[in-house]
Amino acid sequence: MKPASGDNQQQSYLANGYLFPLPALSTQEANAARRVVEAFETEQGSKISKKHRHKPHLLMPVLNDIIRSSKVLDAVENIIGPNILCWESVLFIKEPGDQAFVSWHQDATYWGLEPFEVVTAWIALSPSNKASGCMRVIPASHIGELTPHVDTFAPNNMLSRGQELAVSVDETHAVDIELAPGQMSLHDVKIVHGSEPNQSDDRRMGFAVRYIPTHVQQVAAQGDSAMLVRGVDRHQFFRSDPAPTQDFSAAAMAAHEEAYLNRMKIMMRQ
Ligand SMILES: O=C(O)CCC(=O)C(=O)O
Repeated sequence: MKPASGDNQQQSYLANGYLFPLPALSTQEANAARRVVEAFETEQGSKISKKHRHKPHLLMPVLNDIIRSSKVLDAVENIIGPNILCWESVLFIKEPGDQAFVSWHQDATYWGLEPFEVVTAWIALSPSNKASGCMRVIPASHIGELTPHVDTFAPNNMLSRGQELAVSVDETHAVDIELAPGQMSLHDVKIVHGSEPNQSDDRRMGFAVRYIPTHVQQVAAQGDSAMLVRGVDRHQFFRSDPAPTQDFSAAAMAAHEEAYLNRMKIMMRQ
């Protein structure tokens, strides 16, 4: 698909609830970020844990640089305006041949953020295509009320509660968000999306970064945190997440632990 430009991008995003492919990083930058994650895995002798996949920009300076990079933020600013917080990031990694999948869902369901002005930049750190289980979206499904969800806690579901839409999805109109390393998509917090298992012979690594304008609030709990990445924050609704200076330093691990536990309380609330 050909990328739209300027105002067209905004219009296309508002009408469809997603936009892709957009340039975010060079291939070298994407590979460099992947190498940092994989060097950590080699050092610890196991895959990066579920905990460290959440908010990894608090642990690795290379990811902290990506969430602030101008190409990403220019595209995000075009959608949500100039005062921008990074509320969350997640490494969505599917190993070749494993059964991990993401059920059809809408992000807004459990995040506690209001108003629903949240945009995710999903940045490919490895090829993300039909074979590797790229993200899929249902165009324009962000318009209207949220659809009820059920929690399945299915073991291969990559979502924290295995949440999925309580109604069946007509997949005939689903769009495959195919991206090369360094490209990104943007998606709205209410769009219906999901993804299938990875049947390729490489890992599928996506770095999903959730951005909000500074006037968005956490209404489900006290003490949520985020990081100002552009503009000014006159509202101060969120505690400030500290940027890491070294990969997995003790200080970064401690700050990450606190932010992670706090966030899980919100995500797993009844
Ligand atoms: O990485 C995937 O396949 C799904 C990502 C996702 O659900 C999200 O970024 O909200």
